[in-house]
Parts: sequence; C-alpha cells; structure tokens
Amino acid sequence: MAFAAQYPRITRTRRIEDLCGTWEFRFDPERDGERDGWAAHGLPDPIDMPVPASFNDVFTDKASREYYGDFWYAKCVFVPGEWESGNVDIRFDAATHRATVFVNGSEVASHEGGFTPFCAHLNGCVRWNDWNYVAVRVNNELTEHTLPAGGVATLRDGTRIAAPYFDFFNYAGLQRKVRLLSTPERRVAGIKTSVELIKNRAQVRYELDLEDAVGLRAEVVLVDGDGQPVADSQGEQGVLTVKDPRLWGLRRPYLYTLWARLYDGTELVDEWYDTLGLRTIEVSGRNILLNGRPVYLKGFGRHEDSPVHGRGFDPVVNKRDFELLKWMGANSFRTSHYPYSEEQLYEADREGFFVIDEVAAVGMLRSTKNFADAVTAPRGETYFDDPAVREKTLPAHIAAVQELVERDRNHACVCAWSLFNEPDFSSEAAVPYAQKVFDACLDADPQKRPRSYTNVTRCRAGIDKCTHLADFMMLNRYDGWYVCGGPRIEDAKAILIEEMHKWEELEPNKPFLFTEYGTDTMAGVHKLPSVMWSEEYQLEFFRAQHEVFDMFDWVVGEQPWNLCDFQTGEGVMRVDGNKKGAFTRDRQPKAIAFLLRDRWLRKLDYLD
Ligand code: GCB
Repeated sequence: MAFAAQYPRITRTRRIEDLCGTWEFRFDPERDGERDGWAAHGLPDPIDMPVPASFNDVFTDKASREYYGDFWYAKCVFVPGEWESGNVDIRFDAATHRATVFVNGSEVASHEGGFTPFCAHLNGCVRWNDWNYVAVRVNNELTEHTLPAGGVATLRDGTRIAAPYFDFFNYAGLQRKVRLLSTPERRVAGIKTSVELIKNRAQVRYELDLEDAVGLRAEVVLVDGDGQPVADSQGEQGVLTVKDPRLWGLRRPYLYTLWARLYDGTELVDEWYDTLGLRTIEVSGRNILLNGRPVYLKGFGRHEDSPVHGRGFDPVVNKRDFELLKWMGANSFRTSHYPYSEEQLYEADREGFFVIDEVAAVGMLRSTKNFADAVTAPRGETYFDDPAVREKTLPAHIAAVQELVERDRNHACVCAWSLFNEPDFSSEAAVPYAQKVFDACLDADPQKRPRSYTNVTRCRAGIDKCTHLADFMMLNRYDGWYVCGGPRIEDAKAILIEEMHKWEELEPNKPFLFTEYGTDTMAGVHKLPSVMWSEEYQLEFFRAQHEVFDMFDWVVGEQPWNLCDFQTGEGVMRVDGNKKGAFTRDRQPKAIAFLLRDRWLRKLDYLD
C-alpha cells in the first residue's frame, strides 16, 4: 500500500486533479450491478450525490438513510494524454466500509476498511486524452469480523438494517476526497522517519520507499520554516542532523519540510515533500514525556460527525472543532473510534495538538450487540473466545493497524496508538490476540510510539487480562452515569476511588489517562437540585470526577466524552443521538464547556 498511504502533493513532477463534486449514485439492494454490467454501461437511473459526504442524511426518507448493502458511485473522468508516460492513479481517501473500483468496465482495485486511503492504478485500462467511466461499488455492511464490528437486523418485510455494536451512526459512502494523481513511473512512494534528540542536535533517521528506482540517486533535504535548508543526505536511507533544532511542542509547534528527490544524473525524476516536527515521545515511569518533559493531556474523545454531512470530510467543521479545542485550553484528542481524515492530522501538527490515533477496533464486546442491550446482556462466552474471531478478525485487525501506521507514522502530533476501544479483555483468550496486534503495531512504527487501548468499565482493575501489553492505561469510566447515577453520585465517586487504589497496586509503573467520562446532557435543560440529563448534573459529575483525578498524580490526562453531541442509531438510551458533548452538535457550548475551560486554562501542558 506504500504509495496509497503517501499524502498527495503537487510538485515539479506530480499533478493532482480533484474529483470531488457531484457523482452519479444508486442503491443496489439485489446486487444486480455487477451482473447487469453497470460498471461498463452506466448506472441505471442514477441520482446526484455529493462527494465527499455520507449518503445517509441527504435523504428525506428513512429507507434511504438506513440503507444497508451495496451502492454505487460513478463519474466520467478525463485522463490527460500527457500523463501517459507516468503513473496515473485514483486515490480514495476513504470508502466506507469497503469498495471495488471499475474503470471502463474493468475491475481495477478493491479495498477493505472504511477509514484509510487506497488507490486504483489506471494505466492498464484508461483511454488516454479521453473520458473514462469510473464506477465504484461500495458496501456498508458489518459483521463480527469487520472493523468496526456489527451485524444485521432483518425486518419482517425482509429489509436489512445495520445493527452496529457501537454507539455512533453507521455513516457510509465516499466520505473523504477523491483525487486523480499523476506521478512519475520511477517514484518516491513513501518515507519512514524517526527523531532522536542528542544535546543540541536532532537526528532524523529516514528510509525511503522507492519504486523502480534502480540506478537513480536519492536525496533528502530538510528545510526550516523560512525555507532555508538545514540538513541533507544522499541515499535511500540515512540520517539528517539538525544543529540547534526548533522542537515541536504542545501548542507550540514548529514544522520543517522534508523533501525527497530522485535524480537520473542531474535530471530530476521525482520529488515529494511532507512536513515534519522534531520531537521525541516516550513513556517513562508514571509519565508521558514529550522531548523529555512530562505532559498532562487535556482534550476530548471526538467524532467526525456533523449535521447533513454525516461523517463526510468537512474542513469548516474541522476548523471550528480546532477553534473550540483551543478556546478550551485543550492540547489533545483521541480519534475515537476510527482513523480521522489526514487533513485533521496535518492541522493537529500545525496547531500543536497531541493525537491518540485509534484504529476502528470498536464493538469487540459481546454485550454491546445492539448498543441498548449493553447493560442487560447476559455474560457468556466472550468475544475473544470465539475461534472465528482469531481466524477472521485478527488478520483484518492487523491489516487495519498496518494501514493506519503507514499513513500516519510521520506526524508529530501522533503521540500514541489506540489499538482497541473497550474490548472485552476479561478472558485469557484475548491475550494472544491482543499480543499479535500490539506486535504488529510496534513492527510497523519506525518511531516505536507508545501503544494502548481503552479499558471498559466491565473490565475494571483486576478483571482485564491485557494491561501488561499497554505502555500506559486509558480508562473509559461512567461512574455517576451508567453506574450509580443521580442521587447515588457519591457512591459512584467512592467506587471510582476504590478502583483507582486497586490500579495503584496492580499497575504501579504506568501513567493513566481518562479517555472517556461524561453524562448525556440536553442543552437547555436546567434543574435545581440537579437531575440526570440536566446541565447542572453534568457540572456536578465533572466536579466529582476531577476531584478523583486530582488525588492521583499518575493520572496524566483527561479527555471527556465527547467534544460535541453526535448522531447514533435510534434507541431508548439516545435522544436523537448521544448528548454527552461539551458542545451541541452545531458546536455551541453547554455550561460544562465553561467549567472545563476554567480548569484547563489553569492546568499547564507540562507537569515540570
Ligand atoms: C463508551 C464508548 C463510546 C460511547 C460512550 C457512551 O464507552 O466508547 O463510543 O459513545 O461510551 O456515551 O456511552
């Protein structure tokens, strides 16, 4: 996947044509499309569909919004004749959850996983300097073995709808950008970097992924923010040494640009660049260290979610979210529960935010089948006891981790990998599975970043069998909401304190973060004394939580759930979505936003 993982750039040797905009669209409930040759002859009676966007919320009828199965996008694409001597690819930044691409009727690519990019290579099948019919069959179905995990519910009339094992709407479609890329045949397909700080020097170790580059000379140049070269090196791999580097810091970022070039003699064959922040990240004792300094993470679990666009890439909403985070005094977020768009990570690099980068391994807990059953489902065989999970889910999980790391490995903002959200690690059967996922991540990451997963309430201290694998612990806790809510909030606090004492004994050498805590709160509902769902209760809950966090100096971060209210499936636990946001879905503050802002503006980014 090397080239597909590389972020597209226009340079002296590369061109990009934007294929976003209106595409033809059509549902294919009976899977007629392939048999009837839609890819060659055109989609019958297509409607217009904007790209990027989730298809779901543009419709006014429920059947379309809830549609579950195959659906097609198609577009006529002009491929310039002058690109014939090089590579021509279409890059899909995301097709949720899987897609097969056809060009002029021939199948050219397919991809599993809805949140990482892939390319369709066009050279063998295009008409040069002419129009070409590009059709994409997408599918949004989930099983116990997909990431994320889910199932299907069949209505009495035979209609199939999604039964996700997770608490967010199963938005789908071509949700991110689509671009036509022209690159040289002999090209730089990617780069791996890692940074070491030694006294007043930074050493950047690099390794290029090259294609067809035998006999060519590779050169790498690091350029500072003023455009001045500060280090260079020759060869496919090497070390760049920067004297008196300007380091990338939390909310004080500094970015260099790394240029990779290929020459044939003196003739430039290819060039590509990426931004690079110089920083180190490690876990040491009970701290997370950035450039050797202990940090405190303040921020949120989030979703890529907004009205009408669904999970569709939206730079305006993304920008607003960064402005909200900055206003709050936050310095981090987690990409709960899937890889976010690459543009969000570049923005985090530029703004100096730490990102806990999460793979879409959510729903690996039997009791969250049909989310509303979470609290009542019987305990039985756990998810990881099922042999099919090892046979089918594990390879998909490893592939998803490898794709995520390959895409995001050079970002300064990525401080850690989250390899599971709330898995059922209560059984020993989970250990070999998790070990393999953790190993695959370590192998893939040249920077060897810390790895972790979020621990779920039902696998509290003493129950979870995989804590030894995590470099630091992430806790998702709802004591005071799902456990002992309302008038029992003091009991909830006592339960959490007891658990923290237990963790203190069980994991005395690890830093802990709270990566989820919160209460559903309807903006505008006020009550004295408080009741659950009121803004006053949300305030009470957060005050209680923070008192507990502040008792333990090995709690080195807090990321409430969620930055904003977000859409979920329908159910008795959700009022048009999950309402745990500090902000509403249209990005306006609830009272809790002011409490958090007040706390975070006083809490420093660094603990030393
Ligand atoms: C969780 C999940 C998150 C849910 C949240 C909630 O533990 O990780 O996806 O949205 O709880 O609000 O119940």
